[in-house]
Amino acid sequence: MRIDILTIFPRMFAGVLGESILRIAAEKGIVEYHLTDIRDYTTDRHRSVDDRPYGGGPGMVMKVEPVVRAVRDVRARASPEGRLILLTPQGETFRQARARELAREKRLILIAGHYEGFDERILEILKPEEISIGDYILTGGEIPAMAVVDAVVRLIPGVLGSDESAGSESFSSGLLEYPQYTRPAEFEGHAVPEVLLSGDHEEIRRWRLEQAEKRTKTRRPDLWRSRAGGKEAKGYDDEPSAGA
Ligand code: 9D3
Repeated sequence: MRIDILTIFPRMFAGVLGESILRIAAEKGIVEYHLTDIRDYTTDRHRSVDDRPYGGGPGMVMKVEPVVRAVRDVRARASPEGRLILLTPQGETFRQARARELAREKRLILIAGHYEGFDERILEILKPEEISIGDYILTGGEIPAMAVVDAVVRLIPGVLGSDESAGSESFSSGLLEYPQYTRPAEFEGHAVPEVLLSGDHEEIRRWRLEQAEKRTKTRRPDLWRSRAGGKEAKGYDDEPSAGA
């Protein structure tokens, strides 16, 4: 997969893409990261990427020309076009299902902004998919772009080892993870649950499932309700009747 990232802060990405699994995926040749500085596509003397909003109001707006020129140029550098994604607080919330879908693509082009917003003509002309990573306010789309890259790249076949691989995890089963322990068996009076030391693998499997279900019901009633088989039961912690 080729991933193009368009940003006015390309250096913000070096640390994240240059370590751990994202780096190894690139070293294995499974993914290529291409950073493009949107400022390189300005034509004015001051290399302006933003300007004041027509009609007044606070903040600055990302200019249309540099963004559209940058997208056209990276599109011309490689094919296929792939999917064009704009990181914006107005976008659809990013979830694991979207990550799985994007992991099947040959190419992604991500645009990260760093102002109050994008000139609406960027959306009219490029018609990108709009993605948000959740309901909290960040200073820009760079960290959301990194989150999307991280979530997607780890799902590409060959990126994770079979041990850590993607099928058996929390959001696949629809459950949160069970509690985990490693040595020592006791620390400051806190012991590892006896069952995990028993060697009874069937008993361990049952205990873990029970723990995962308990946690999901109390901490993520939204997940519990939407998971397969979770629908027939009723009465969870985030519902009006909870605790009554
Ligand atoms: C005052 C209106 N704000 C919109 C909620 C303006 C605004 C705040 C922060 C516009 C852009 C930003 C910068 N954030 C992003 O670009 C962003 C983001 C985010 O802040 N949270 C979650 N996902 C995303 S994706 C891009």
